[in-house]
Amino acid sequence: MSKLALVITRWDPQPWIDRFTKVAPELDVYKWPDDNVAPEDIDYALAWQPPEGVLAGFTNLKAIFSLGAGVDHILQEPQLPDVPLVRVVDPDLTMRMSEYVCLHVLMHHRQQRLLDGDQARTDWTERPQWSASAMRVGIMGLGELGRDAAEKLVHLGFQVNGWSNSSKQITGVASYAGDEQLDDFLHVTDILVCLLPHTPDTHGILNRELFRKLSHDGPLGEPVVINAGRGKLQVEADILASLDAGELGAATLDVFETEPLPANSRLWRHPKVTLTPHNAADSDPDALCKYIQDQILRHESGGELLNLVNRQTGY
Ligand code: NDP
Ligand code: OXD
Repeated sequence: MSKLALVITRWDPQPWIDRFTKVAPELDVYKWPDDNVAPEDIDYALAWQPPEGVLAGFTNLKAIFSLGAGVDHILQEPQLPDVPLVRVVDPDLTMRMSEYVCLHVLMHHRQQRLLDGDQARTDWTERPQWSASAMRVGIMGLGELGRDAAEKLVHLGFQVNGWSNSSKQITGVASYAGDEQLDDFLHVTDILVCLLPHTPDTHGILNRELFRKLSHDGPLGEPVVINAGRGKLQVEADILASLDAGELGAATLDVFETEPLPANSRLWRHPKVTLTPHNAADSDPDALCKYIQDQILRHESGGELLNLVNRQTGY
């Protein structure tokens, strides 16, 4: 029987244990650390923000599964075992992220925060209303999550552009690729959605210089940024400076340079900022245990592991 170690910090591991017990009785799952099993007997590690050094202790590991789509929390491990690293690609997670992106794009497009202010003051301010087709949404990262969000925004009627490393063909989406096309992409972006992974190449990419290159003549006047990728993609001091200088009209942030966001961050109380607690797309054990079980059973019978991370690119 394959032995799995759940190495989880900042989430409750119990729902994962409960779910595996129910759907995968053929797998032996341990909540790490567990005195009933030796580290060298562990076959597969299932990790979310593993403490430093734990993965290195599993000397006979066959693979590591990230319990999320992102893998930066694992690749930062200095002594990462040289085994395949698998990430989550699953319709449930993808749908959750697309819900989040559509929710926040629509919130800015329909100026809901201003309406909330009117309601608090018990008085309506007359404001123009634009069609979605007047709004240009630019998505940074057209991978599993970015592509699906782009398609759903096209369906809602928005003009959608996307930026990624390599060029894409997605119906209704203009594709920009590579550093050489980044400025062209930014110039035609009214609402910027970031769904990039955090890698050495993308670290701090959401900075003041980039915000200044966004379109400043869209329906909202000043551009809006939505980041649900990773906190270390953004320079929070620059977001605040750009909001205060009127270079950004608003921001929605799900992820932060330090998580949880420190209580003294000015982002908490900024009137133009909407915050969520890194819950744009939660990893739900009910949805994801089956994905991991299928992968392990296939691998144990000689098949391939899917959705492997490229250690060179970092995603
Ligand atoms: P993918 O690996 O499928 O897609 C990544 C995309 O980013 C690809 O289109 C890739 O380009 C592009 N990209 C990577 N590096 C660069 C670069 N230097 N320049 C331009 N484009 C680049 O990832 P997912 O879509 O599955 O997930 C994206 C990220 O979302 C995750 O890494 C994670 O950080 C975050 N996430 C956040 C969650 C939350 O709750 N807030 C939940 C789940 C994920 P190309 O296609 O050409 O390779
Ligand atoms: C993920 C996340 O990477 O939840 O899936 O952030």
